[in-house]
Amino acid sequence: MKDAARASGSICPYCGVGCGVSVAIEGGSVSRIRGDARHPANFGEICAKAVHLAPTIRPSGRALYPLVRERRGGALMRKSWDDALDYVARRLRAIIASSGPDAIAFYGSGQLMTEDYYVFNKLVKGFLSTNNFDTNSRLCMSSAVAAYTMALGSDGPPCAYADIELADLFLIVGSNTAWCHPITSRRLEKRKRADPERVKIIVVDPRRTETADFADLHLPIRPGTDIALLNAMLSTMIREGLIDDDFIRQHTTGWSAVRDRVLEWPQARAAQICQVPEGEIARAARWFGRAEAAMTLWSMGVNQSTSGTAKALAIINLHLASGAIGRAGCGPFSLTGQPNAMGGREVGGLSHLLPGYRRVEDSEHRAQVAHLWGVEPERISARRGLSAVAMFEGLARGAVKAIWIICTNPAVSMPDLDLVDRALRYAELVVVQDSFENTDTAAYADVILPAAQWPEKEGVMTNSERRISYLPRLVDPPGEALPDWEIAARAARALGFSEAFSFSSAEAAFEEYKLLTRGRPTDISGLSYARLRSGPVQWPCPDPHHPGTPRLYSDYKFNTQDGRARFIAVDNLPPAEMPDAAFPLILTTGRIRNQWHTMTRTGAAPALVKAVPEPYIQINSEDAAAAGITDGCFAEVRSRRGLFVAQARVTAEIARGVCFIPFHWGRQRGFFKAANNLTTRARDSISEQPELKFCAISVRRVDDPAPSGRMIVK
Ligand SMILES: Nc1nc2c(c(=O)[nH]1)N[C@H]1C(S)=C(S)[C@@H](COP(=O)(O)OP(=O)(O)OC[C@H]3O[C@@H](n4cnc5c(=O)[nH]c(N)nc54)[C@H](O)[C@@H]3O)O[C@H]1N2
Ligand SMILES: Nc1nc2c(c(=O)[nH]1)N[C@H]1C(S)=C(S)[C@@H](COP(=O)(O)OP(=O)(O)OC[C@H]3O[C@@H](n4cnc5c(=O)[nH]c(N)nc54)[C@H](O)[C@@H]3O)O[C@H]1N2
Ligand code: SF4
Ligand SMILES: [Mo]
Repeated sequence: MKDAARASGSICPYCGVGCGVSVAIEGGSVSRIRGDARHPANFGEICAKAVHLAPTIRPSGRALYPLVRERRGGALMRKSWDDALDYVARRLRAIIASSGPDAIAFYGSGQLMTEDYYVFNKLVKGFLSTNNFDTNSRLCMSSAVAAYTMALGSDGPPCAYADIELADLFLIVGSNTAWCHPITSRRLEKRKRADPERVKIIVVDPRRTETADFADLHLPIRPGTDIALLNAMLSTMIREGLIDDDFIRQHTTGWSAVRDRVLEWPQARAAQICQVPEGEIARAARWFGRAEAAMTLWSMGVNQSTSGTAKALAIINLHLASGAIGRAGCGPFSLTGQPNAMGGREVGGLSHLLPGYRRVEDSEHRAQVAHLWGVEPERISARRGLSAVAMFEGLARGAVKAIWIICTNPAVSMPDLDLVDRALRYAELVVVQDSFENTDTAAYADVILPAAQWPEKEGVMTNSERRISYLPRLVDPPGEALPDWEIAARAARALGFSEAFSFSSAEAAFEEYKLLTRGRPTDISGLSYARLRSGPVQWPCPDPHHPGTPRLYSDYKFNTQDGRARFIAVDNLPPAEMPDAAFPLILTTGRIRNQWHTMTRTGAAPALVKAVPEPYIQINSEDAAAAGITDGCFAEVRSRRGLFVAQARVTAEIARGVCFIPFHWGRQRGFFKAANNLTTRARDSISEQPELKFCAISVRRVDDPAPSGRMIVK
């Protein structure tokens, strides 16, 4: 009999929309992906990245066996898991003995499953006594985390996707939803089509993106000036009586300071700074203020900024002032990038957090977690650990001596890649735990640990709307690759912590983590693998009969001590590195529709590579003319940190003075340098999120590149 395809439910492993998929398995491998019509994130729809998942799962280059290079300059040698992990344990113990626990660091990822995150976090913070466990979510979500926590008392996007069908105003700030959250975007477009007169969409983005194409109003602001715009919108709403005085009085604190601050931002002042017409700011403010249900969707154009936290606070201020939160169709909604960025936050996967939205600096929180982990409270350090970029600075300085990198490719995705290069060369020990052994980061590894990837392991992930889905293991990992949680547990046992890390399954790790959520905002006491197998649930879900929580704060009780939301006054500050005579243009960076980050997976799907095979720089026609650049010619792009060559796309679809480069291509793809050789590691002082969306550059035409920009520049 022919080997018939068997289909199982899971979720897509790419973006934070968290679409349900049905995965057909034939002959032990994935043959086809379809949308799951019952999953409430997508109701059957999926985007091209998911359609073309099959060819990305078993391409060449997979990490198959543990490899160890015992001597720098020597070859990587195949080892057994036990030998490789004993080697790592011995090296880590020696570094801790000579330099203390803060000399080691772990750098994880929002693409890990909750169980993976949990076991690593427990090992590092509970048993190795350092809080140096941070993740790429620091480059992604940390400004949103900080703003939610400051204004609402805890992290956690309050909205549900179902609110999209109930909203009549969408303010989309710094998010190219059409390319980066395609299914959410389709839902929005459908909402607009269903009631075109009433529903209004405003897009704030220096580029005319495909998202801007379906907007009623596109504000192509100068990058970094969002706060001027948002403050001016609120100031207009105050002057025109479009705020909700009752809500402000009953449910918030701090209004008068915000009112006074935003009144310093008349439209004319903002218009000049943002470089958009005054009348359009007024129009946006009136639409927002008069809407019955207003939603703001934001992502990296807001978060990846030295003012990222303040920008997100300015968004939340708009919602608190108009009472657009906790109600149907309302709320400040941070769209998460990675499939489990949310789960990472819940398990305390940032270096200042502990599981259940607890903080390392809070002695009561440390005591609660230590109790459950069966360690003395003093075992958990009271000091914030290093944030992502600071870890690499520490390595380059010699203060940090070992780094264990899990499920992320910082040699392409970190800002200021020369720093990353120095850091990884100076490090005494670099462990890379990845599904692929040919990444830019793996080139620096002393130890490569082969990880199972989707759908070779089971676990749970939380999407942007706090919805937890279960992902089953559907195929066997190749070679000796193991699930990430299991690598962490085996490493912990090699380090001598056998009892606390005796987990025999992902489910056992999930059950233990669950205990740490009881009574917390993220309470999932009511969930189990068995329940999740029959459908995803939005947290909090405190008991087995609880249906889950579509919308937070519907009782207007916020997670602050007095139960009120906090207004926080913010001002527009310039980005860290402004253009000048030597570097006259602004560089912003981001994504294209069909590639995922550093391309280790989507780069293996021919259908996804075809349309955009190489990096490019998008440049405004007038800037291009001034630099002698014509469409299709090669441009050399310089910043204070490096140089990059790409083909020019000359266009009027980007604001004058601004250029855009997608950051997907690294050196392993054959290119001279990556976009992040140009970017700055300046970061937000509260969230420590780096300013990946703004640095100063110069561009010039080059006439003699080798084909495809793979030129050798002296
Ligand atoms: N196809 C695809 N989808 C993805 C990903 C991917 O790699 N590929 N990655 C996922 C991840 S992890 C993330 S975090 C999300 C990111 O999703 P998005 O944030 O939507 O994507 P980006 O392209 O990084 O940036 C969004 C927009 O911010 C604009 N921008 C730049 N500076 C400013 C500014 O100062 N103000 C404003 N208002 N806008 C500005 C840029 O022009 C850009 O269009 O996408 C997720 N989805
Ligand atoms: N200039 C610029 N830089 C940026 C951004 C930007 O907008 N501009 N955005 C930033 C943002 S928001 C993000 S989220 C980051 C993303 O940056 P990265 O995290 O570096 O991106 P990925 O390519 O997704 O890296 C994931 C790695 O994990 C591996 N992998 C896949 N599945 C598994 C698994 O199950 N287990 C293990 N162990 N490994 C696995 C993949 O092969 C890959 O090497 O980039 C950041 N960098
Ligand atoms: S929208 Fe995101 S989660 Fe949904 S199919 Fe596309 S990449 Fe996957
Ligand atoms: Mo991200």
